[in-house]
Amino acid sequence: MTPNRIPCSQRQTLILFCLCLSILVLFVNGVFANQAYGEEKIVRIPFGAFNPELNTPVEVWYDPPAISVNVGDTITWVNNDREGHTVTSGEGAGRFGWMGNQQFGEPDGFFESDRFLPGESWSNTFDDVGTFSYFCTIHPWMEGIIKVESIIPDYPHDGSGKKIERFPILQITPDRSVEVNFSWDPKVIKTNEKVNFIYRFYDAVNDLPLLKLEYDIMIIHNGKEVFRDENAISGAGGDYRQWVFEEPGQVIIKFRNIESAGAVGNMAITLSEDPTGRLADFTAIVYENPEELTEKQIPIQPSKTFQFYYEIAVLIIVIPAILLGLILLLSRHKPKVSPEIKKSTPI
Ligand SMILES: [Cu+2]
Repeated sequence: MTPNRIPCSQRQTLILFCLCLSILVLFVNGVFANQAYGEEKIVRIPFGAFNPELNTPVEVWYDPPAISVNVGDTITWVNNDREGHTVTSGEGAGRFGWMGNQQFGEPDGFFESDRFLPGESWSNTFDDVGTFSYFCTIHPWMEGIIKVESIIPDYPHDGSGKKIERFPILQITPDRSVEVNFSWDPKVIKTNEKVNFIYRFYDAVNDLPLLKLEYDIMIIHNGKEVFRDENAISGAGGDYRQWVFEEPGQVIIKFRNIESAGAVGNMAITLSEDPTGRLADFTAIVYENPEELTEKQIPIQPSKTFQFYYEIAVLIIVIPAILLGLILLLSRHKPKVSPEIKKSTPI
């Protein structure tokens, strides 16, 4: 009877602990979501942005200071300050550039809002991929940055953007002797994410896998050769190569000088003497990995928002959760103690 009581109270404590933990996770996630730049389309100019002093109450001049959007997206800047501001592409002077040398920054002509007053807003649509820094020409310490990206498709396509309807892609070498089957995984290639290039070679006449292969393989990224394996040897009709691209851009995978001792079940097959005609090229595109964007943010104004939120989270959730857990644990133990107290208490 009694042995059941203890695990029961422990279970309740555990449930409570898990509940508190999930609240904490949700809260921290909420903080991250607020800090995520990929989906935000509104930039606010907070009250106090006009003030370049170190003791300014604003955490950022433009909120968020760094924003990431897709090509075709529109950003609207809302002026919540008490003075007029501009959103001007180019390099600002920075707080110290302004305070020390009275510099005003340099516009680069990509976009210019002109002055818009408190309560007003200004919008701009971004049609070109790129990273744009901007500032306020009236208050040149106010700086922000915009990253405009192409939309990542969810299907495989070649280097020209043409959708690949079926994997693997089949290609017959110009001498019509070898069929190269080529695919990659994952289907959409992103930066700093491992991709497997998978390929198999078949006798184009009999459609049989080629054996004892020898070939050259090259990976060309943005016009530069990043990988080369000459006289690569594969035994079982094909092979795969893993690669991680650090930059977005176009990729060409080249096969050259494909040679084979024969095909499965047809050892007598002979390829022509000259292997130069046995080549195949495949193209793909590497996309900037959106999951890395937050790491690449450039803090414009010393923003301690996240640390601040985190500390608050610790204060208002973790500590009470621990206290509550302790209280519950103690209250669960009380009934066990009370019979003894009853015994010893004189009437
Ligand atoms: Cu301003």
